[in-house]
Amino acid sequence: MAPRFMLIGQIGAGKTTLFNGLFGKNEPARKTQVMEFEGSSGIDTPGEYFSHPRMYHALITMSAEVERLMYVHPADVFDCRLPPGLLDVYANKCIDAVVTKMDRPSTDLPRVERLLRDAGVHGRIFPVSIHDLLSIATVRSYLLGSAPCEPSPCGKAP
Ligand SMILES: Nc1nc2c(ncn2[C@@H]2O[C@H](COP(=O)(O)OP(=O)(O)OP(=O)(O)O)[C@@H](O)[C@H]2O)c(=O)[nH]1
Ligand SMILES: [Mg+2]
Repeated sequence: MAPRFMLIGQIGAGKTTLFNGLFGKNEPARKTQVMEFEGSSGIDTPGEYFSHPRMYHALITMSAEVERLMYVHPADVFDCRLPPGLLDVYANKCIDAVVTKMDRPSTDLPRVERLLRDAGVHGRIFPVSIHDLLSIATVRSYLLGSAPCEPSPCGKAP
């Protein structure tokens, strides 16, 4: 069975922390070295796969298999390292995003949302903090809920 989602994003964005939270694991995130699979549900990726062009092929190959791509971006980082054009190769898949670290003092959600839209994120955007369990539960029910994984509302902001 194809994994339902894959997390992608820069080094330290909070992918593994989110991934652990989604699956109810209370362990602190360690540096991700390789793609990590959680059964047939999800894939966590190392930030290096996203940041280094020579690693894009691994993301692109794997993304063909998954139902959803979830771009993970910190709420207090105001440059987007989403490589221009990378999303184009995901063809008909829509990209949703999680904005992490909303508990930090210098977050600016509207600014980050504009950044993500400009970078080609057309699906839903979920603001989360690992300290806000409701925010994690919202992402969990979106990604892992019992409803079939319908395509995102591509091309229109929710
Ligand atoms: N304050 C705060 N810190 C967070 C949150 N989520 C993650 N972090 C911290 O951000 C740091 C990086 O988190 P990771 O989950 O390892 O990041 P990653 O995207 O998996 O990084 P790579 O595996 O290197 O690609 C850790 O110190 C986390 O504790 C959050 O919601 N709030
Ligand atoms: Mg990680």
